[in-house]
Amino acid sequence: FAVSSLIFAQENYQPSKENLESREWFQDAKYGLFIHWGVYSILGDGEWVMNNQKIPVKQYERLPSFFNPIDFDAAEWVSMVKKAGMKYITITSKHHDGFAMFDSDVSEYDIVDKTPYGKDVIKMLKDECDKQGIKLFFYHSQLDWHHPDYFPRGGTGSGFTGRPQNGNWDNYIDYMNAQLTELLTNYGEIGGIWFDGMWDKKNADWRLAETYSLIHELQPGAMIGSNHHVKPYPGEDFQMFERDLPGENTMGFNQTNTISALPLEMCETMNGTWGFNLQDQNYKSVKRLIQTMVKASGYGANFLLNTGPMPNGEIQPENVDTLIKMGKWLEKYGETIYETRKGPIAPQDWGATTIAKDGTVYIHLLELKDENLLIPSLPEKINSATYFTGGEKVNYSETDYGILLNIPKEKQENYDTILTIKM
Ligand code: JFZ
Repeated sequence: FAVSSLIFAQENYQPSKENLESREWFQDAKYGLFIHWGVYSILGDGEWVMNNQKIPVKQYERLPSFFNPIDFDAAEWVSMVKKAGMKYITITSKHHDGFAMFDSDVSEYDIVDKTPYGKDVIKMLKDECDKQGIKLFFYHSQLDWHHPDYFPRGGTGSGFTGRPQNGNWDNYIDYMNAQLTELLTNYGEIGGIWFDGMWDKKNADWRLAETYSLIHELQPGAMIGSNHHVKPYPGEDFQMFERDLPGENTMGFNQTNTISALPLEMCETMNGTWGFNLQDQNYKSVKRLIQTMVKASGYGANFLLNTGPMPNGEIQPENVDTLIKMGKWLEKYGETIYETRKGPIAPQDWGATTIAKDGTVYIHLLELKDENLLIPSLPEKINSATYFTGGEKVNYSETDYGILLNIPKEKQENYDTILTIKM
């Protein structure tokens, strides 16, 4: 019943003019900051700590009284985002622990009512985003380990939370829709809603049709995406890939290799968890992250790179360092990423291609084993091929088998050797 009611009501979803404009903006933007920040950050053990350490609701409810991010400076966060070359932020308005990081009137379980800090950080961040020209999206968890009506039982967090055995599921969905209404009316224009957690109860009636039309009615330009790891449902405006390039499934999450015609986004962590982790120093290198971003661009997908700010409100210095380095790279090479679409040659082991609005093709050589490389032919004959850096002519020949490139060692760059192709 859940699925058929959804299809019935959403099948004919026609994105509004504003929504189509948002989709274009989104695809041009290419790069955003994902922020997982909540009362879980205090424990420094990732955002799943309530589930992983089996903390009952009653005990977890003490955490908000310790949340006092006195060093939080929204202006500093947003300036950093700009220096990093990012165009938008997606922040957790509520994660699986159910705690609202915004001022909610339908619950007391929120940052204003329950923490010594007492301020609406989402509002502070939104005001600063507006000032500095950054779009703000909300990650909102459908899964809720705190709400008593998150029922029927089963799924994650069931055995230990101390919640009642029975509940009114519709009551929970009403509550979620009421919070979404707050997020879409009290904070001005929002980039969109990034859902997550439906996978926890595959057979529940999520009343998606209702939730999605509510969002589109309140803000026609707001884009809906969901981390459900299956083909997009009607009513969604972009497709999400968690920690994998579109079509790949190295993490074992993605249950579809369908790449839809919707705008795409790939999200990735800097270390192993999304929320602040005190012990995990396993940071990905700048090289690896830049190359992932380039490959994502080669699929036409945005790159949403995560940081888990500390409980004091500061972004981990290691993360800032990486983000600023990536921003420096983008200052120089951003023309080959921003406002491009997927190029004529799909991403390969050696790299990816992007295409600018004027038809210029960029060949991104990420992995050069030696000086010669054969790549597939382009749809048209090459008019000119030059190095993006320096502008010298590239040595190449167009053969029946593809394009034979000769890239001398001294022309090869650290992360990405980029060729500018006019056809
Ligand atoms: C989800 C969240 O659980 C996680 O905390 C984080 O917010 C991330 C962006 O999204 O991650 C998932 C969701 C589903 C699965 C795995 C990770 N799954 O179904 O295996």
